[in-house]
Amino acid sequence: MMIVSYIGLGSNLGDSRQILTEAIQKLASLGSVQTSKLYQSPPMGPQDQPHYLNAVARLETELSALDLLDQLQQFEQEAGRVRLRRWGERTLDLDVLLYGNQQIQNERLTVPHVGILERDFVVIPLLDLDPNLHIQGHRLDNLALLQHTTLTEVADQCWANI
Ligand code: PH2
Ligand code: MG
Ligand code: MG
Repeated sequence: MMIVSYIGLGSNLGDSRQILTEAIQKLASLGSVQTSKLYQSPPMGPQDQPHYLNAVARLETELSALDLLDQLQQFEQEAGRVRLRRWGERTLDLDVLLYGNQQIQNERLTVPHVGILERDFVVIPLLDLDPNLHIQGHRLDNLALLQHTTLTEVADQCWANI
């Protein structure tokens, strides 16, 4: 069955723009992909780390949630993923934000992603892809965090050339 999943992308080590572009091209091997705009975002967590590049991808896929997670973790490894500390700098982070309207809770995966409604670097790119999106009964475009966003737009929705 075809499911619409939303994947959060983040990087703040290495050539982040190139790393995210390659990640989108790999996601496109899993199904039909659309990208949000590309944003620069100040770090959440330890402040002594570089700014992030963040984006969200909308993926239509036949993969189960856990098969999708396996693929994302493989793509993270292929990008030479380095993760130095919790909330800290990383080469590539690919998070399953949403998987259809399913709620998933097991030792490997929590969906919707924890904190999805509190992070502007997730909510704003989600709105690029679907301005009408609802999560857990909240209209995303009504969230208070949208009034004091810290994001800077780096590129329009064509940034990954897919
Ligand atoms: N990811 C983190 C920790 N902090 N900050 C920003 N701005 N963007 C991220 O993607 C991010 C973060 C851990 O996944
Ligand atoms: Mg993350
Ligand atoms: Mg992650």
